[in-house]
Amino acid sequence: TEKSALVLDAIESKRVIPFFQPILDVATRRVVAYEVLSRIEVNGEIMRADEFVEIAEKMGVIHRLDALVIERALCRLHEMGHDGLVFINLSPRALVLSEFGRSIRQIVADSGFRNEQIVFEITERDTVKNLSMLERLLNELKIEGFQLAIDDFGSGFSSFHYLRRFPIDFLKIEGDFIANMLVSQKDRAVVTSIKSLAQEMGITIVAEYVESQEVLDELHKMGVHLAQGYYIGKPARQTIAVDWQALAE
Ligand code: G
Ligand code: G
Ligand code: MN
Ligand code: NA
Repeated sequence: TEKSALVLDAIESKRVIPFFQPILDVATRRVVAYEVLSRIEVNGEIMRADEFVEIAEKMGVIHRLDALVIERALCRLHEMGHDGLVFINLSPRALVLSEFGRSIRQIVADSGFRNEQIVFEITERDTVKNLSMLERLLNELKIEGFQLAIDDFGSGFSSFHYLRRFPIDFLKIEGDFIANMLVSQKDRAVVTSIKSLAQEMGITIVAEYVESQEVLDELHKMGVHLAQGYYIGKPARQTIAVDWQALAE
């Protein structure tokens, strides 16, 4: 289709721009991490990832987008003096390509960040045929010090399967549960149970779609570690300089 052709052209001509969304330590109210969200430029306008990532996956160019965005994002974050964690979305389909595994390792090695600072987010949205190959690669990355997160946890059917099979450090709770947890008893129960599951497994929770102070305060009471959402900061080209500690006082 026409849209696919535009997406393909933007990726091939490297009109790829990393955006950054801050992630807050709920207890200390400090920004300790950023999630990298890619954008492409199409007809002079910025296109959001949810409009092109699936197209890039289907057209077999997602590994190129992912490698390019990691390289540019780490370069920018290094320039801006960020020395915390960096959460990076990876398509499982890119990960199972052996040349992709080599290139991300090299990009990180050249970036000024340590492997331990990089958290790869794996979503179950894009299913891979070769799960054992994905498992092998994730285990290798883990041994090299990289960290792993399951993204949109709770939204898919294979969540628990991934949790058993892969060496997971972070769970990012599907944002809809968080956004509704003050009004829906069911959503709240899902959040509470994911929290206790994670606690038993020694996994850190990230709450997404935190859109109000009330939700942030509730997460604090529940003992959720990290939070992300429009209330804390929208994805932007620059890392934000809001002093959350000062705001909390
Ligand atoms: O920023 P936006 O809401 O459009 O992101 C939608 C989804 O696209 C995110 O949930 C994320 O999983 C995915 N995404 C964003 N950036 C990237 C990227 O660089 N690579 C891959 N594979 N997925 C991305
Ligand atoms: O699937 P993934 O978690 O990677 O998606 C991240 C995307 O979710 C971001 O690119 C952003 O567009 C969107 N997002 C981030 N915070 C919020 C929020 O507080 N509310 C809503 N509705 N969307 C958000
Ligand atoms: Mn994500
Ligand atoms: Na998510």
